[in-house]
Amino acid sequence: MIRAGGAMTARSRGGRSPAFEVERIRQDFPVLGEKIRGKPLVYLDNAATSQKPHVVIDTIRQFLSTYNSNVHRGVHQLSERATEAYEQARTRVQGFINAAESREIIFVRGTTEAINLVAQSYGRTHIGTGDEIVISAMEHHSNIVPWQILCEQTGAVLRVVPINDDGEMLLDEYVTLLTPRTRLVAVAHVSNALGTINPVREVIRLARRQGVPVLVDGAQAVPHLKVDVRELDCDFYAFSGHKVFGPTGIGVLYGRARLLEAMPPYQGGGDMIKSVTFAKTVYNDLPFKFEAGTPHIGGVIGLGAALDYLDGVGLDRVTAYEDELLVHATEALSAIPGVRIIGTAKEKASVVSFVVDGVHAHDIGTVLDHEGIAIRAGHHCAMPVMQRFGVPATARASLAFYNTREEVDALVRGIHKVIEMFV
Ligand code: 7TS
Repeated sequence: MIRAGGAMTARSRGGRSPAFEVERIRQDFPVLGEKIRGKPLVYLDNAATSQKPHVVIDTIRQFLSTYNSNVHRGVHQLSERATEAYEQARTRVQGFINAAESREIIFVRGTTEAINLVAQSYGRTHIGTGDEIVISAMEHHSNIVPWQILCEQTGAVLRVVPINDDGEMLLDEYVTLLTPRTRLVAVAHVSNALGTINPVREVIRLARRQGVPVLVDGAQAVPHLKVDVRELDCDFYAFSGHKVFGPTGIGVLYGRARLLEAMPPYQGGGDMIKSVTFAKTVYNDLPFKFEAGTPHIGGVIGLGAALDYLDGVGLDRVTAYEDELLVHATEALSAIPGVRIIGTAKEKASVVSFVVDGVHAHDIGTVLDHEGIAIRAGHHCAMPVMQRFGVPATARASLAFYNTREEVDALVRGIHKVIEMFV
């Protein structure tokens, strides 16, 4: 994260930062050696999805080629091995986010499914006509639309905490939006469109005072910051495997056991039951109650390998290194005449969204692509953020710990080229 003024680096905060051997780390990611139109790939679209290290690819390959089988149902050895690896990965996730129990870890398709699960299972049973759900103005569509659907179904009302011109949540406004009708708060830990790190600890403390549960959308936090769900004291925490160097199609919903136990299943099918007759079905215990059907077994095992890998690199070092990179990118881009950064919060992680006077974001993306540089251009599935800042779209460079200063410099040269061509 970077702090006020943007110029304070990890080095200036805490003495010397340990050497971060980025060139060695890059060797772990085969795709980083690819060429795009003959130029080295500069991958700055990590908020959309991250790249995968060899160990994740190899772990999935090993599962598929040596012990592929279904989980929780076979008596044969392969199934036992697959089940063991699958459940070990659950324990791995539990440790990674410091959940109290492994049954609090539910495997889902991704952040989107995790939030929909809470909206439909928790929401349909605890939220009714006239009740209020509080979100922030910087949410990804996947933390807006599931609540709108729930509001349509139940007659509940969505309340939105406004943000200031730097893209920071207005906590005073938040406090006034917490009313006796508030039934749930759902906020992003880190904004994908602005990079803002929200004060989720404080958001949770204020909600908890009134007994209101909080869901944290951690899709953009888990790859960059150490997350401890017990320290945060959140009720639900959602993230996606593919943004944290694991496979697509797998994600995690953490939920407090007490809440998950009282929630009805989200989907019905195999594995989520203890017994079925036409007269009555008895649901399985946690976490299986929420994992209907054959899960994404290779995805879960691959996610476990990704978290092991990230632990090996060290999240503290990742955060410190990315801070320096973000400060460099922020300074270098803001020094270009005509470039305006959207999202200048004091606390930020890994995202630089910007506009260039007189150039559409898509043109920026296209020109950069010709230089081998991958960024995202558009509304980033956060259209209300674009409306708040009065822009149709932004160009967004999003960093990971395998990016380098040289890559940021290539981006800056690319933007100069864009300006020469269009302005
Ligand atoms: N929440 C946030 C904050 C996100 O950034 C995203 C995806 C999601 C939820 C949804 O995650 P999914 O894995 O279920 O799709 N964000 C982006 C992005 O910024 N560019 O592409 C996807």
